[in-house]
Amino acid sequence: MKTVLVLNGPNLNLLGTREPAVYGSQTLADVEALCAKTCAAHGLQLDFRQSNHEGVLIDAIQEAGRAQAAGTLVGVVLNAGAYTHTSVALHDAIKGAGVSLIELHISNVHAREAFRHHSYISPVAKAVMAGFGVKGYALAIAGLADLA
Ligand code: CA2
Repeated sequence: MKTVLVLNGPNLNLLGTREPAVYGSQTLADVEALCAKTCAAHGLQLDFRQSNHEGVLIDAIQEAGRAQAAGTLVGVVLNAGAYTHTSVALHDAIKGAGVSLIELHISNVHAREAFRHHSYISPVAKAVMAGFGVKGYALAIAGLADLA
């Protein structure tokens, strides 16, 4: 059974505790349960992680690249949080790892502040998902499953 890595960046551990108008009221544990259910429905195994640290996210992407090359991983769903808009290091890591990656945002970043309109992830992502709320995680996993 192949794995999908769902990787969450800074502050996403706070999901469901603040800003419900933007991010909804579901917690990160709820998102993990949704991802687990979606993976099971597609015969995939889930690896679900969150980190507030850029280097930890980079290590996870490098690890995912090795796993995909070994044939054990289908790809990555990445919500890089605010690092989306700042991190050349994440861009380089994704490009270097050669991993199939879906960029995900809970909110429609293009309908928000101008500083959220630019992404360092989009040019190295296979697809971009934004604005579907946390349901976007399930849609992104279904998209990756199609590649499996
Ligand atoms: O819409 C998304 O998923 C974002 O990636 C979320 C990031 C934001 O910086 C991006 O521009 C768009 C923020 C994640 C922080 O989430 C919080 C949730 C609840 C309370 C505080 C922060």
